Amino acid sequence: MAFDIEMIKKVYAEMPAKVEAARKMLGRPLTLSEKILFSHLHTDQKLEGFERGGSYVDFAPDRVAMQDATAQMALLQFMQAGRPKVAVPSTVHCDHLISAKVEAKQDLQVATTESKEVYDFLASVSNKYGLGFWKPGAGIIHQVVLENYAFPGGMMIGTDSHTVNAGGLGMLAIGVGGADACDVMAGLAWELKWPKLIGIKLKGKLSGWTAPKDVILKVAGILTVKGGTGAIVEYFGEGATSMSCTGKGTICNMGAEIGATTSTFGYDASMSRYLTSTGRADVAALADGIAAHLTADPEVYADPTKYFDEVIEIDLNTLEPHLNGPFTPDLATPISKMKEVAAANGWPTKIEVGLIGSCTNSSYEDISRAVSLAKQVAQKGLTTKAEYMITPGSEQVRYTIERDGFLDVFGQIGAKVFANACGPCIGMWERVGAEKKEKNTIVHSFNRNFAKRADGNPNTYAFVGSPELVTALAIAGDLTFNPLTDTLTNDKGEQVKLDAPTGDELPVKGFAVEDAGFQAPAEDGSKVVVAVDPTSKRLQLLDPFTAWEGTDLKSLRLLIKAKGKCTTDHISMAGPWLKFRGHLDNISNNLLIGAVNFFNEKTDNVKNQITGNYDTVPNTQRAYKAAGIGTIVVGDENYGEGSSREHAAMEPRHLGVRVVLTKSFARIHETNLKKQGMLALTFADKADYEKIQEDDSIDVLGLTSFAPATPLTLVLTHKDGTTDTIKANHTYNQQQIEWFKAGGALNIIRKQVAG
Ligand code: MIC
Ligand code: SF4
Repeated sequence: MAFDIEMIKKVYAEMPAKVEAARKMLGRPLTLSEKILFSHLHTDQKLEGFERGGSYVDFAPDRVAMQDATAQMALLQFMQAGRPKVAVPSTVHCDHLISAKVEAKQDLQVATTESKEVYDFLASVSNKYGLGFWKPGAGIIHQVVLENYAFPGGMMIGTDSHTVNAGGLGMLAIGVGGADACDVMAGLAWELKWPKLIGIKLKGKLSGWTAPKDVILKVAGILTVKGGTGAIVEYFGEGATSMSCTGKGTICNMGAEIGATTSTFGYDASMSRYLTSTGRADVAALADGIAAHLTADPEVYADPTKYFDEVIEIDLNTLEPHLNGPFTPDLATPISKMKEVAAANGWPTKIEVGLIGSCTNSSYEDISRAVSLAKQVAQKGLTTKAEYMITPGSEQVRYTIERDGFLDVFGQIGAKVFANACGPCIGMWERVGAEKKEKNTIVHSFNRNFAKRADGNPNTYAFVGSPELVTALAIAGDLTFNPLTDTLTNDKGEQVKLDAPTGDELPVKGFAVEDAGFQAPAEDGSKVVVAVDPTSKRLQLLDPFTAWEGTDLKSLRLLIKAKGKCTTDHISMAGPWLKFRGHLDNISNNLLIGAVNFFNEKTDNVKNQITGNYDTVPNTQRAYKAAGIGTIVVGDENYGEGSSREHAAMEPRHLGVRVVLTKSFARIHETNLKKQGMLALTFADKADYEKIQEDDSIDVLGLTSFAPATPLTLVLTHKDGTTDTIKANHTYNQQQIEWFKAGGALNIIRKQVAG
């Protein structure tokens, strides 16, 4: 039986009437996204025709999921809210803190020793407050959620940007910062700007070398890393219904890479098969009962341009396998063009390592298709040229693929199997030699490929592809190998071609697992004690941030003007820093160390205006803090792209940065800044970015009459005494302005729950 089945029954019992009310109010057919949004309005939220991209709306999500690296902060905040139990079903997943070094068992053992304090903390908080706890080794959050908790038509939030993966099972699953999760677990409404809607029609069917991953790699190429901002992407068409449920999950997962709020697919037979195969025939039966409400009204898909803000059509019959990269997930190159493109750009084409797995691509189908290629190595007398590594997404998948002999086949091509965890996807790859910073190329089936992300080496060129293509390229050892047309030389000197991959959508013998790694919480958690050692280096209880002083902000110093891409990996790096995710002061020592200083093009090297000397960003900011001087960070487009990690907002807040002023923000990061009581502003005229100088002192005016839709004024005083006055826009609504005034949303929740 599925977890939380009573909750699912209730959602389904109420959905038809809610959908009907919304349809009546709007007087038109509804998209699937609208059906789910309208059926999850918070009870205090009035039903009305919300403005897409305009109205802030209160929702009541059905569940919350958190992974260990973000759960620590989310739960530290939740503990301050003063509630005995979480208000909605919630889970914690231990997946981000496990290094990939030797192989699964040994690496897991090292992690459970090294991070014992953190795991014990998460386990005891879960036990006390009624959260389901998934132990280290159980799997990666999004795979475990898909296998156990996701359900068609549901709405969930998760403290990880790839929470959107659950769209593969027809949910609206949205990535948020820990403070948002804390609100929902405390029983409060969750606010989101009513999204715009992008419809993607998938014509034709996938075949041969082309995989679901290629759909999203193509979409990323079209929409770029910010093209989905503020929108839900809804996929439909013959190509959608003919694809596996886990394939849909892959597509939704990487929707995070185009900045989309989330992505989803209508309920269909592939979802029913997946639910049944993962032990949830009961959910499938319930979904069948209201199937018409779990997809768009037929008129919508018949004439999509009438209902979506933008419609894109992709023909799967002609879609080619793609590789996206390096350094950004939206630089899409069809494999047939890679020879020219790599040569033109001087990308190193010898592949050192191929990696498959991660939360994006570790389904049974993915692995079985990759295995069909690995088998051909022996059959055709080939040798695998690159190293090959696998990170299974869950213990259930790992156990099943071992039982079915797949791991043996991978073993024959020299594969290393790492723990069921994020590992190399998030810089937890202890790659031998990475410290030499040599220029080299890797291919992987993960979702992100920002500089330094996998192994910490800024000169690793990482390309993202389907597990099938990654496997073929690892065998060939060459980035320009096109398996559709090219041949390889075997041990007899013959030219051989790889046959196109084949596989099973779901295990014929069913899934199996001995210990899935789940711990249910105590019935009565009131006696459970959560201990945090005050001398701990890993965990630190939070002190409330101070409230706004009630005046304009005067004489802020410029901490850094970041140039170009500044993702959350640049603002708060992962990898070696993940261990400090529960300790705000310690992790603040990575503040913006990856951002490029506009004035000297260096990373982690900025001018301290007090001394005139250059120092690291954290040192400089701590010096301003000690001197009681507020600062401002200036950024470029799509600032804060990538992760949901609210550390990227809490660190500057903790160290005394007051304002982040950019050309544009990524959604989750902008909300995180607001939640923590920071000012997140954008240039009214993007060209004003050029006016910011290294020695500027900046005043922010208009705060005493801070109001929605009213720009603020910034006065830049340059070193030579001249000034520039510029306008800055913001998207704060009244409630968010209250967060700013209170010094952070948590200061308000604490009062609400206590009162
Ligand atoms: C990521 O893929 O970048 C992460 C690590 O999963 C993050 C979460 C984090 O930083 O803890 C994400 O995507 O939100
Ligand atoms: Fe983990 Fe990578 Fe997935 Fe993030 S994207 S949850 S780091 S596997």
